[in-house]
Amino acid sequence: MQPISVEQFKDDYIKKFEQLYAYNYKEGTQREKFSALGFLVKNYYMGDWKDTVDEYRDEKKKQMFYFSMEYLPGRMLRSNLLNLGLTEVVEEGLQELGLNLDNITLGEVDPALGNGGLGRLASCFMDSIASKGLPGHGNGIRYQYGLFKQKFIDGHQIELPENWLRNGNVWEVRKENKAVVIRFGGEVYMVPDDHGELHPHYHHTQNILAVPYDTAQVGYQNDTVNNLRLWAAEIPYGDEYLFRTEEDRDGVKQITEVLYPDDSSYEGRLLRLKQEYFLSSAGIQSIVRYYQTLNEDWSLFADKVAIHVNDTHPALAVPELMRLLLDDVRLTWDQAWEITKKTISYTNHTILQEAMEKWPIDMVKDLLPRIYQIIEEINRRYVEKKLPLYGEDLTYRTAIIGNGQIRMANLAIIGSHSVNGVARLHTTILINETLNDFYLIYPGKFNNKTNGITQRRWMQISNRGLTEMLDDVIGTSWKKEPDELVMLKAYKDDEKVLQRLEDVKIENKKRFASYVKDEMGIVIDPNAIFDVQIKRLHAYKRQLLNVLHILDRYLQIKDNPEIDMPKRVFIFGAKAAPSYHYAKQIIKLINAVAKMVNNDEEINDLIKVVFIENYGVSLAELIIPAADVSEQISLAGKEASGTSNMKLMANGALTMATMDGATVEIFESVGEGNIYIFGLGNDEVQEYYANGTYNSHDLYDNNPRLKRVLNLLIDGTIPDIQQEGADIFDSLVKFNDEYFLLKDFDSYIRAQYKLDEDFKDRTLWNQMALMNIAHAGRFSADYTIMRYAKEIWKIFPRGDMGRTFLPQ
Ligand code: 26V
Repeated sequence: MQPISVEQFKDDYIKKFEQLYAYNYKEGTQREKFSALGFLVKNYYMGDWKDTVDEYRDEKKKQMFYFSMEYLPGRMLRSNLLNLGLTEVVEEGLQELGLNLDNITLGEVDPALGNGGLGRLASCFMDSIASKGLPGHGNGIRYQYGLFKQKFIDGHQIELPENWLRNGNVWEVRKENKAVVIRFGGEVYMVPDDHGELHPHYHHTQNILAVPYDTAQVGYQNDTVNNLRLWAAEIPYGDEYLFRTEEDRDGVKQITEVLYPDDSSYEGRLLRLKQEYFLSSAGIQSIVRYYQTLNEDWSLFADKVAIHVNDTHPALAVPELMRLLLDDVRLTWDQAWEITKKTISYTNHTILQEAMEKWPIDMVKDLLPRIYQIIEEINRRYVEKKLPLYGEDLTYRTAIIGNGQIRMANLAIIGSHSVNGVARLHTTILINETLNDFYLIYPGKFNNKTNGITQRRWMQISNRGLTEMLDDVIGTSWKKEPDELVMLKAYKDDEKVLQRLEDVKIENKKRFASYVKDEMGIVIDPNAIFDVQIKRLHAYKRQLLNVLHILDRYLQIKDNPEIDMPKRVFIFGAKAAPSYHYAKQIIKLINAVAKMVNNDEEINDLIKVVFIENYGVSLAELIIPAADVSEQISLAGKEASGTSNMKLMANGALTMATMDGATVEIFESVGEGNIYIFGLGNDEVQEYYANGTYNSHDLYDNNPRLKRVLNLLIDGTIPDIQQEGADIFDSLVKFNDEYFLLKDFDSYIRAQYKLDEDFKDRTLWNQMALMNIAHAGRFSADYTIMRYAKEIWKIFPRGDMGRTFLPQ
């Protein structure tokens, strides 16, 4: 876009506000002031949006479509301003109008259209794709209600509906002309035409309209604006008479009404399957329709289109693309299958067996009869081809249909040309264990793409103090090339730089402390160690191990109130799936421990526990810059990657970690002197599984320090957790501690005390923080996305017809 002056902006803003509300902007509410600014910013990028999309079409560039059931974009105002290069002009202009950008920012809702890491990764990727000038777009669902709002009542998690669209959404554009029809249910018959070719005839189907709402994805100061397309379900125009009852109408609305709030286990609900097909079909139909307008030969489809499925949730993209190529385009099976495999790629995000999606055959058959026929045929051909090569066992284990179920991972792997994990260790585990059967058959499909984060949101926007410091010390090149953060290493012994780093951190801690005081009435000391664990609540992530450490400290202080230990604030942010009873019990426990510790005078503020309600992207932006310690303590081999680990290191927090997920790669980058590693490794965990010798009761009996801590759960010390304490105690002691917390307890405590000592040495600590920031560039999503572009999608940046790299 053309640069604009402060004067121009002020004029534009006043005009925009009055056009919208017909009164002076000074009378507006925070939300109205935001809306006016949002609409204005949107005006500024509309031209670039059209130009970008037109260019892709005119140059017939290959484009990638990212299919994801979840996105967690966070508030978009500041990110759009940053990427348009407008932050300073707008800040200054608003100030001259007597307004403040930070206040106005709070008028925007944070769309919670995802559960956790998978959804946030999709949004980091959208930002990086646009920022690298790559032709790539998102496809998702416009849920009416986002992830539930979390409240604590008596320490228990309560879920409230999140009606994020109540006051409209300035960024979206409803594209009625791009709506498509999705068919559910009914029967399908294959009827021969005059030439004997079979055509599907549908009867009694329920037809639903999918209407897209597009949101611009603005690239970082490069005039590129891509598209995030979210689909909403509606009754087709003119079909109202077919949906006579309230129930009929509700059935339609329901499809895009709520996000499933569960990332811990597969939920076998019909509605979820409907959502998955709704997204897959709407997205694929719109891509195929677009391709038709290009007048290209169908054999070139995979040279013009890449489709990526983010976990198996949109894996019905495989049979849906087959359906359109067979039934509408009328290609042969072999032609359609070659195109489908060449077009689609798939990322796996979890090792947990319980999160592997499987659908009962009858459910798919009834809801999607034509899709079921196609899956059956894919499966039949697969078995026919592989049986003579691999024998019965391997073939049937990898088949798509088995045990009365459709296995979505199998469908995604067989129907795509690329399968990737999200960190090196994760990919290794997929290859050697979880998906080893497939690796034997398709070794060439497997590859690793370690996750990344966008430093624009997680440094430039959320940590402006650090950004200014970096600009002053190493210059601004890191903003376009995050690897250049390594230049900071040269200042490791520069006392001024180290002091400034500490000052920035303290400022951020004060800002967070004032939020905690205002919202929770808890006073925390900015000089204490801020120890942060922010992520979904799940047993494998072991928030409970963190609690055991807190309880151990509590006992140490009680035994010796004069103990010399630096103050620590334990900060948690976590939502539990509403149906995940054990995770909710842990939430209650943390809140009870917080109450006990924070109100015990003898503890003398040496430790405090703060559990932030309703954790999400916006709160992450407040917490992460204030963190000293990043807790990444999952049982080795369970966390696919983790991404909060990357955000926290980039903000100068030190990592306390097991060798799991991408933390292994963080360890390699920063070196062992700049990270705290403890606990079992994946190989040791596997060995325990293999020989079955783990015995948590023995650990409890033979470790008096641990025993004392565990007994706190059941001896009435912690108020109001009778049931929770007993159940959690039993899970650890009686039911053999599924995630080996007791085994890792000692080494965790040791590492924590080492950390205490290091924290007291301010120079040492600041040096370690500096080294973490210096090595964070490697984990930029910009690099991750370029690897996807080059190695999987074969797409090229704008203005680059192959100069940057050539496809293999
Ligand atoms: C599963 C299900 C099951 C059905 C109901 C809805 C639902 C929603 C999500 C999921 C899978 C979630 C998987 C996930 O979030 N994995 C996380 O992905 C991050 C990005 O790759 C990664 O950093 C985390 O380690 C991994 O846990």
